[in-house]
Amino acid sequence: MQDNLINHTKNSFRAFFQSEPERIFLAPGRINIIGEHVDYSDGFVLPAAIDKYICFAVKKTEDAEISFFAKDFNDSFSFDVHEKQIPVSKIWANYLLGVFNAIQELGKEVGGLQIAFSSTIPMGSGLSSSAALECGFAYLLNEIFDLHLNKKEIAVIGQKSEHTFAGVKCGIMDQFSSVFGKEHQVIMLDCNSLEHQYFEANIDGYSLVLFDSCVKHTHLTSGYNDRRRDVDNGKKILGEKFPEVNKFRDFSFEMLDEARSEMGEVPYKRCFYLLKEIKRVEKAAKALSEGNIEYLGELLNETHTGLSTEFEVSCDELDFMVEQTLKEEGVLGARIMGGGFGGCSINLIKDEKVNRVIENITDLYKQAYNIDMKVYKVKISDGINEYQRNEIVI
Ligand code: GAF
Repeated sequence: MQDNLINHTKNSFRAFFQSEPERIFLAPGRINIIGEHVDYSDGFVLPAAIDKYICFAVKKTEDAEISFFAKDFNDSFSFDVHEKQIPVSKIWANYLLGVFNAIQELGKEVGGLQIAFSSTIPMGSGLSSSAALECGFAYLLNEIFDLHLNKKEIAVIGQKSEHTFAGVKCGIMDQFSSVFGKEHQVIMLDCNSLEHQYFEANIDGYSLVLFDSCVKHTHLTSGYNDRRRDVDNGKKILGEKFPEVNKFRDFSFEMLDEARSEMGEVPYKRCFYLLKEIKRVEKAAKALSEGNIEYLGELLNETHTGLSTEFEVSCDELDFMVEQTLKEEGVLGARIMGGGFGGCSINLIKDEKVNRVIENITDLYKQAYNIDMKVYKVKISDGINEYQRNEIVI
C-alpha cells in the first residue's frame, strides 16, 4: 500500500513537473488511544503514528521557487523563498507557508524545490492529515538544506504553522506523533515538558479499529478554538485563585469546585473533563502496560461520555455509532477520537468479533444516517522518514 502511494506520487511528480523526483519522504497520521484535548492543558496523551501517510516526491532546483503539486486536490502553488509569506486563500497551502515562515523566523535559509504530494490519510477524519503535511514539509526542508533542526523543533514548527497560518490553536500531540512515532509503540507524552516514553501496546487478542463517520470537520470552523477559549477562561480564574499551582494538571477537584461560581458553568464543565481525562490517561497507560484490556476499555468509554457531555465535542452520528458499537459482543471500548465534531471513533474489539461488529455497525449507521461508514484497520508505525532511494519500486 505504501508502494502504491509512492508510485502514485512519483508519477504525479513526473506528469506535473516533467522530470524525475530525487527523494521521497513519508509523513504518517496518528491515532490517539486516550488523552483528548489535554495536550494544550499540561496533560499526558497516548498517541501513535499509523500506516497512513502523506508522501512527498521532491527535487532540488537551482532557482528560488518552491513549487507544490497537490495531487489529491489537483492543484498547485508556488512561492519565492526570498519573500516574506502571509496566509493565502488556498487553505492547503497555508499549512506549508506557515512552516516556511516559522523556519524563516529561525533565520534558516532554504532554496528552490519541486514537490508533489498525495495522501492515504483521510482528510477531516481526526487522523491528523494537517500535522503530517506540516511536519513532512519541515522534515524534508531540514534534510535537504541541512537546517540542523531536531525532531522536537520540527514538531513545534508544525504546531506553529497551524496556529499562525491555519488559525487553529492546537496542542502538540498530532505533530509530535507524526515526527516521533515508532513501529508497534505507543507514545506516552507529557505535553508540558515534551518528555516521552514508548511502550508496546499490549492488547493481545484485541484490535484497535477506526470507524469513520464520514462527518467531516475542519478545526478552523468547528468549535475547537472555542473549547480552547473556555478552558483558558477557566484556567485564568484557577490561576488567580491558587497562584501556588503551576501546572493545570496539579489543580485538585476541590480547587475547581471552589472556583466554580466565579468561572461559570461552561468553563467549569470543560476543566472538570480535562482534569478527569488527565487522570484517565495515567490509568490507561498502566492498564496497557499490564495488559489489563478490560479496564482500558472502560476508560475509553468514560472518555467518550466526557467528550460528549462535558467537553461537548461529539455529534449525533458519533454518539450513535459509539452507543451501537458498545452493544456488540466482543467490544470493550469505543469513543470519538481526535478533536471531535465528526471524524472517527476508535474501538477496542476482540479479534474474532471484528468482522461481525464492522458488518453490524455499517448496516445500522447506514439505516440511521444513510451514510456509508469507512473502516480503517491501522498498524502502529514509524514516524516521518525518508524512503530509501534504492527501495523505491518503479
Ligand atoms: C486535534 C488537535 F490538533 C490536537 O492538538 C488535540 O488537541 C486533539 O485535537 C484533541 O485531543 O487533533
